[in-house]
Amino acid sequence: MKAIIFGVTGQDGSHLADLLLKKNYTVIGVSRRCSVDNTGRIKHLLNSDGFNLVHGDITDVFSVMSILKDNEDVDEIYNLAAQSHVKVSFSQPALTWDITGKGCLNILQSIVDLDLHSRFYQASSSEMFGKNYDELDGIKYQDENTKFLPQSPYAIAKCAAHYMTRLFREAYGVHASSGILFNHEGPRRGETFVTRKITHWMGEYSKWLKFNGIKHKDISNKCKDGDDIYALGLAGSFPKLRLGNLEASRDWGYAGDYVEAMWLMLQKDHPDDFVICTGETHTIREFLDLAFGYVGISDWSSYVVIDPEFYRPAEVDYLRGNNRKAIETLGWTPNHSFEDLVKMMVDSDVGNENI
Ligand code: NDP
Ligand code: GDR
Repeated sequence: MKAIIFGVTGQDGSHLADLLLKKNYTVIGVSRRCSVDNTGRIKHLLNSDGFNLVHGDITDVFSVMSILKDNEDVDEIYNLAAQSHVKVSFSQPALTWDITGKGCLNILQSIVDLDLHSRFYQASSSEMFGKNYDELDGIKYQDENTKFLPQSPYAIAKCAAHYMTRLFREAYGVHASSGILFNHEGPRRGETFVTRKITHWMGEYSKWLKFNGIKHKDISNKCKDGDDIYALGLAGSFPKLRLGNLEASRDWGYAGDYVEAMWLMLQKDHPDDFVICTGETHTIREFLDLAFGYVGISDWSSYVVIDPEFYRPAEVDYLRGNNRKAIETLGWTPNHSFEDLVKMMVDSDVGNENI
């Protein structure tokens, strides 16, 4: 079997490449040209049998067409490429549209024009639900029937790509499925997304303490109200963790589990749309409680500064998926709990000892 992954250098692309290579696929990973190395997450694959990296950009239809033409025997095409940061999409809406929205059309149209018989996966997002939810027995949730009410240029671009995927399935018979994935994280998560931003900060703080030969408990009671953490008389200062809205609620799962669901969707005879999630929701505050608690800090409030810079012009307050269809149709369930996820990320950034 042969697969093409657009967005192979991202969090999900790297996990998906690992999974497909384990299944003995030949994997063509598409990465865009960058002035610096962007292959950090796939370094371990670069010399692997069966893995080939090619350059391409999904905003350039000629580039997409040429990659597909060179690989007309491809069985599965995964579109994971996106400008995927919601806050950034407010300051770069047109770029987000070109990559996250139109990029998907470029792939779908190329599949049709080249008359390929490959199966296609589109990375849709719970952000498409935005402010909307359904309610049953007092529980608010989103599933495949919940109406979209997008709250950002990113979410609107994802809706366009989602509808385009459905149209190509119905109009041209393309085997095209969309996974409506809720937030998924892990040690490979980009450092500007809130979960990794938190655990990465903890890792840097821990390194700073070690480098200066001091213990957190020796400075915790000297922490001032200002912007930096002070180790008075010991080692200068360390910047506090600056965050935005801590009250938003997200359904957070582990990325390694979610790429399995992508693959399962393309193994079905009939293409369809599936919500992929854990069914639980937690606030950023709860993430902070668990992450700091895990390294022995019960009150994180002295280390976090609320900075309006990280608020968004429009927020998505509550996401909690219902994964019944994925369980029943794909036989997929998440293998990691919220607690497992936080522990895994803290272990990776900090190590499994108190700081
Ligand atoms: P990342 O931001 O980690 O990865 C995005 C990938 O897209 C990177 O490989 C990036 O390349 C690539 N890319 C960006 N622009 C282009 C372009 N013009 N041409 C080709 N490639 C490009 O995202 P994730 O791995 O977290 O997410 C994967 C997909 O799933 C995305 O589409 C995202 O929107 C979607 N999604 C993610 C969720 C999550 O919680 N992680 C939830 C729901 C949906 P480079 O490395 O050079 O930047
Ligand atoms: P999200 O993830 O917007 O849900 O999109 P992100 O981690 O960026 O934000 C989650 C929530 O945390 C709040 N928040 C902060 N967010 C960031 N990035 N930085 C901060 O300092 C901060 N402080 C508070 C946000 O306001 C938000 O409510 C992710 C991306 O992976 C999308 O590509 C994907 O489609 C969705 O998940 C599902």
